[in-house]
Amino acid sequence: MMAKIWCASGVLVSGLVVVSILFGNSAFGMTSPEVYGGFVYKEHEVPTRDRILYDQFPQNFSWGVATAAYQIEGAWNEDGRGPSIWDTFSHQPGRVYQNHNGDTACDSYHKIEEDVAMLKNLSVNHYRFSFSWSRILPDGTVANINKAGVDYYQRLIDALIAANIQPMATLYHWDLPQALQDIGGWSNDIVAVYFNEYADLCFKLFGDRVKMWITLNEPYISARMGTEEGFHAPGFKHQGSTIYREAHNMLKAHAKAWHTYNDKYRPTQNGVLGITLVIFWGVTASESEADVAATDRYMQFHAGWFAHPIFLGDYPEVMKQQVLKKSRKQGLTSSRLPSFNEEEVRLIRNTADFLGVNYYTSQIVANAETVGDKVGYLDDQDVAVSFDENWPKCDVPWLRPVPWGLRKVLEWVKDQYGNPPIYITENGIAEEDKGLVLADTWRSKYLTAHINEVLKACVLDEVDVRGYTTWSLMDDFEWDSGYRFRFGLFHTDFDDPYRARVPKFSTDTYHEIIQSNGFGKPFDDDEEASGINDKLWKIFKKFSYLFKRAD
Ligand code: GBH
Repeated sequence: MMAKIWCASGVLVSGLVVVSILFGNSAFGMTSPEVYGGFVYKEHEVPTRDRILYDQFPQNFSWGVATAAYQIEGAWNEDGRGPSIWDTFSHQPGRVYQNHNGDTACDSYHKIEEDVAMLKNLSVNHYRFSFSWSRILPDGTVANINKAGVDYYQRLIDALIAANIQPMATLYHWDLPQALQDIGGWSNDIVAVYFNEYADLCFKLFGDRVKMWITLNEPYISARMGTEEGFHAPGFKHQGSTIYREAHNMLKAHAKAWHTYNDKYRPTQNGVLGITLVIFWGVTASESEADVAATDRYMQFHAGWFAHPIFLGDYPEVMKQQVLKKSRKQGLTSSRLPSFNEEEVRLIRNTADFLGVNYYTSQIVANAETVGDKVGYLDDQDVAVSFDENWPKCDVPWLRPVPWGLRKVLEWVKDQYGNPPIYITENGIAEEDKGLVLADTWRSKYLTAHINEVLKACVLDEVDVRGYTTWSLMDDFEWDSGYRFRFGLFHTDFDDPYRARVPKFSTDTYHEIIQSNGFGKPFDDDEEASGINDKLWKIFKKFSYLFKRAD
């Protein structure tokens, strides 16, 4: 079935590619947003900064794609899976765009073969997926282990290994077992203990084959969107306090799991364990002292909040001062930001073998002291954020492609935390659902530009980046946006009960970059005169519309 779809779509895709190449030179300059999904890209805004670097990644650089359990698996109530907060949330009317939910999603629970075939087709080295905690432990605790759930992941992992694809497993990508939310969720510190037991079980069950572990995905988003802003499950709007308590317990959960792995499993399993943080680049609004300081606060409040305790011990000083100052002003006797005792600082420090970085966009940051008595995470920071209107747009309002911001983020991590090993664990772009759109030139451009900035970070800035992972393997359930935005390299047909997947054009772009392990110089006047070799000519033809060279 899949082969047939691929075959048919292969023809379709190549047809569309021809169209893109014919109109290629204007594809990212003046093309109308209707044709190119709203992604208007300005080439080489600053030539010295944005020019493509033709070079290769280190030999063992790892290429991958990512997904997450609730976003693709479906089978929400099959084979003994327990409910998670995302089942509860998405079943409440009005929570998710058009009341979509992940009941079936991409049906990946029934599609191991198809998913692995797609990964092989891309020739990736690793696949980042997540375990559904409540599929393995229906009530969140190791008192009940769901054998069918365990089997699903065993079969997936075996299939990956057979295909020579390294599993990169995330233990928690936002789908807390509902039973644990019923006792307070992440704001109850016992959940850190349950997480550690769940992690321990996963190391035991899968650690002979899984060598790359990620404890938590974007704890910042899960705390902020889940309990401060309420756009994500469990959907609370508790301003200014729960968010910090949850993050505090997530840090403890992460650290406990790292120690469990380090003490009990690393000696025999020899893997690595890290955490994934979303890091946007804060571009200072001006060179004024106030704006520069505000930009540092912005970075510390969303990234340093987790990275500082993990790499350096304790929360960033500026965050401690800022939340204490605000809390006092609000008449509280102590800070809303909890504190770690000495023992906890020691427990949490040095608990990442690598840092996973999710990067999508950047923001302009200015100093803006909040007025009035507003209590909240945003108000604690005294910053105002915006976009530069010159930055390209895509269909997703919060996502303005700023490729060079990724290089800045990587340099920032290197400088702040002493050059730890980094994996880019997510990076991608989406188009709004408009049916079967396969000529996703905006994605080819986005990936090319961002991967090239990673290359600059590796080669020019000597940042220790070990791998790159794009979001996402296929169109999936995009949390509160439901199926509105398509982030996939493969198109998923959500109207088809079979959930057919069809490759978009960008699969080819990504495949080519992986094959070349970087960027071969596409064109050179001398080479043209002497006749360039077939391989280079092929790459040039394929990418010429992406790589207009600045002069
Ligand atoms: C990632 O988060 C997630 O890890 C992944 O699961 C998800 O599919 C991917 O993004 C793509 O969306 O609507 O203005 O309130 C990236 C961080 C968190 C950024 C939610 C956008 C919503 C902004 N994202 N946030 S808004």
